[in-house]
Amino acid sequence: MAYDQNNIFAKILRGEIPCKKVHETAHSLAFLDINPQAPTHILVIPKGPYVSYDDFAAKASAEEIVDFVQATGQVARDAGVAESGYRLLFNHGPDSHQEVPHLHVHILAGRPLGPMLV
Ligand code: DGP
Repeated sequence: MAYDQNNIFAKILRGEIPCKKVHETAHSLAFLDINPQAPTHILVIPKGPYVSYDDFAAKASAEEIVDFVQATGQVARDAGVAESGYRLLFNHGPDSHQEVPHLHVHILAGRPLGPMLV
């Protein structure tokens, strides 16, 4: 799947639409989800044009991947949920109901989340 430069997160990265930014690094950006499913619901995205988890895993540089993983951990610590716990969720592709075709991880926390639902 080709990267769509007009997806909503590409527009956020270009500053064309606003977001509530919580963290930014050389290769990653974290902001609040517009439709939170938990008291803490933050999205972390790479700045590079990666459609999905598979695209990122296959094509991103080690520097980008390390940056993304470290940024995600930092965001959770900064949000104060590292001790109480959080869920990281990637939706990849149509069966997962991935809506935005730019890789993002959901950080969900702030209440007991219960078992994973599939
Ligand atoms: P997914 O289904 O994994 O592709 O999740 C996409 C998430 O993106 C969903 O939880 C809602 C969020 N989202 C969609 N549009 C916007 C937006 O314009 N701004 C922000 N902050 N979040 C958005």
